[in-house]
Amino acid sequence: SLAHIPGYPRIGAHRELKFALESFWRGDSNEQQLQELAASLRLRHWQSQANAGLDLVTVGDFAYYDHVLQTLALLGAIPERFGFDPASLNLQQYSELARGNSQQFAMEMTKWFDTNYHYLVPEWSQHTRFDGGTNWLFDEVSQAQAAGFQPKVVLLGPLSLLALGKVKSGLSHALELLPQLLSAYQGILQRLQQQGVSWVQIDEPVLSLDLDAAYLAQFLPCYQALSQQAPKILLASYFGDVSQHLDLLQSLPVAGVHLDLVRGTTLTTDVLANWPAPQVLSLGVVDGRNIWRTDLRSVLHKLQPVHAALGERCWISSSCSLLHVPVDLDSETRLDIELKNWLAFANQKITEIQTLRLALDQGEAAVAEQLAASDQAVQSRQSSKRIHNPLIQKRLQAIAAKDTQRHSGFSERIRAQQEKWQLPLFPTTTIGSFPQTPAIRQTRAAYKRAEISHLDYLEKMRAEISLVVSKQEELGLDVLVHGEPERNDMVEYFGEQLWGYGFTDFGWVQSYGSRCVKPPFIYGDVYRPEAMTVSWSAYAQSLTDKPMKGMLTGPVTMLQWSFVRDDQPREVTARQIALALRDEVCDLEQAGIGMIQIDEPAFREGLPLRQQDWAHYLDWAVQAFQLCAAGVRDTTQIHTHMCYSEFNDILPWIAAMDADVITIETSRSDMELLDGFSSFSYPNDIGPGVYDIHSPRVPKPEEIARLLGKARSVIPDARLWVNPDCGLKTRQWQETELALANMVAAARQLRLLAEQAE
Ligand code: THG
Ligand code: ZN
Repeated sequence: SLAHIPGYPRIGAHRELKFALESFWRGDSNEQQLQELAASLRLRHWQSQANAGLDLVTVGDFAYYDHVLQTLALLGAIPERFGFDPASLNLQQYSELARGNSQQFAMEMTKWFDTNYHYLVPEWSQHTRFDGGTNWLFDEVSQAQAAGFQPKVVLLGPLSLLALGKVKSGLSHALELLPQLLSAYQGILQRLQQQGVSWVQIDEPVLSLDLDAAYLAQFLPCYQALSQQAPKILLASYFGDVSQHLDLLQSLPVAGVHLDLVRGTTLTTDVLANWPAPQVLSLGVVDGRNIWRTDLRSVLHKLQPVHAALGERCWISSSCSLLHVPVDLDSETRLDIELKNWLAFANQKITEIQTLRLALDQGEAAVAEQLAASDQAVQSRQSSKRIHNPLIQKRLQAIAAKDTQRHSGFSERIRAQQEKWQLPLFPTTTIGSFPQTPAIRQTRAAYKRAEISHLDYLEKMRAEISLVVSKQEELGLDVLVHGEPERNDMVEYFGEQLWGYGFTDFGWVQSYGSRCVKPPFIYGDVYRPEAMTVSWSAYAQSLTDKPMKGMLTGPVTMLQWSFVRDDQPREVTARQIALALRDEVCDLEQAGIGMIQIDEPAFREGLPLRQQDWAHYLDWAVQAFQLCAAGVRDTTQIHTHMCYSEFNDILPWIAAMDADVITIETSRSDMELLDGFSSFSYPNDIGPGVYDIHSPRVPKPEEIARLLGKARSVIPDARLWVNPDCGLKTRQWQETELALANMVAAARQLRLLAEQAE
């Protein structure tokens, strides 16, 4: 058999690409320096694959910002509104597509399937052309060949590309572009063939979505067209179960098919072993979405009959691109040795793939040592005392229906809350974070390195909180926040304080462009040993008579943005996190914090890819939230916040969470969210974001007033809050203060208008 991977992480083991990009954007380095760094990273990544023993190295998985934008650059299909010549696109212009410039807003960014990676959304119109763009891909192939590697080129497939874009104008369906697009792909494939490329992996991840029939009908003609005069095509699907498309896949005139066998759970040995010749079958058995070491022995036993039946047609691979896992576990010198032994990052996963291949080709004896080490790790993880905590098991079992229900319904609660707080009409608030200045980051870093004492640290952070509180009072905001100077990433921050969570030093995963996250991993039953946020919130509340919101990250987001256990269902882990957060909510209430926000920005992205699985997810996700929130008195106001997604299709479930107030991102889409409110009237209080915090631009009071006017047409005045779209941590103070002043002014104006109307 043959060993390969669908893709390798591009950011660099030490985030070299991030730093090179940001230096280029600052003007501290030029295009050539960025290209050289990129070339050296690619070389290193191919070297890792070849050194491990993989037969083909993957070329085309590199991207300066994003692989969808990279595909558009290759095709020449960049949004016309920027006015760039696609054939001579340079890295400055490429960056402007991704980040915007003084004339044009950036291309829209959205989540890549159900991952925490964001891609740039293609803009389709009647003017879209695929007449060719950069030569970067062809240069990368030459680079790999010159260095002596045997490249397998990866391309995002034409049907996925079309489906992932948005039709902007002049087309009734993105598929109207398919004929043009196909000839462009044909041209690219021919060129690759001329370069001597023997295999091209074409990714069609949309096969794991509920794909509209018009797309499905195009697969056969499309791949018939592409497989002529082309290198051998490996059609790759990943992220889901594609068993419903087996007939289609097997009928395509492609040389091979790649399947995700980690998530494609109904693809049985029987189906695989009977895969019709002459197609190659690439078996994605090593999990590309998680960091657990593979149980090689058990995978091997599943592979053996397939290998026996298919022989050379049986390829071994990871389930999907390794983009979604960190690069190298060997960098983790401080990680607990027992935990480390349970993990595998990209480099370790490549070695696992090679081990499996050798075991199949040469017999288990050839890799006896590796298999024994894997057995030992499996054994250690199964029997470790650090995983199961009887206390938590007992508590989980005792959860009853009353634990997920507030004492009274919303109408009664809101009356009690209003009586207590006496908030004005259209209350103003913010989402939680305030600008994370370099000074704040430096203080946190110095404290982490033990360069300043605990008391010094407390004093500095309290000074920041006090500053944020006084600024909010000056601005005239109604519900205050403490600003979160003590927090790095929200998930990292809470994970660090919970048992059952593990951390890395260098476990970076690209989130978008140069931005990365360092997801913690959940290995054991989650338990909160002591209060996590109470002293910060209580201090902040002591500084003001206005209500101070306590700030927590919700259970679904804590789960979604972490690497999760694969030895129990996600919903069980979510319930454990929820119990820990419930204790925190109750402790905050005890400490006199009367408003508590439980953020769920990842609630929507946690939705399964297929609609048939939605109900089950929404059921446990809503319950997990309620479990956090329902332990408080009626007068305690529970807030939540959501962003990064479109929510229209899950409004009833958001309502079922029964938060007293939700603040929700809407301004980037010009309050498109509110369209959903005409068919579903949201029952509780809601603050649709009135300005976009992703841009330094300060919104004028009239713009805010216009959006509020839109909101008032579907939300009753008594239910409407006024707030930005999201947290302010990435903004500068100057623009933040101006924007919030305008927001408060708009709210006050509206109060006057509403009073006059009475
Ligand atoms: N946390 C986690 N996942 C997320 C977000 C988050 N996914 C969606 C969204 N928010 C992604 N947005 C960002 C925004 C900024 C950064 C990362 C993801 C960022 N990262 C720093 C960087 O790359 O330099 C590193 C982190 C840090 O220094 O604290 O700026 O909020 N889990
Ligand atoms: Zn947000």
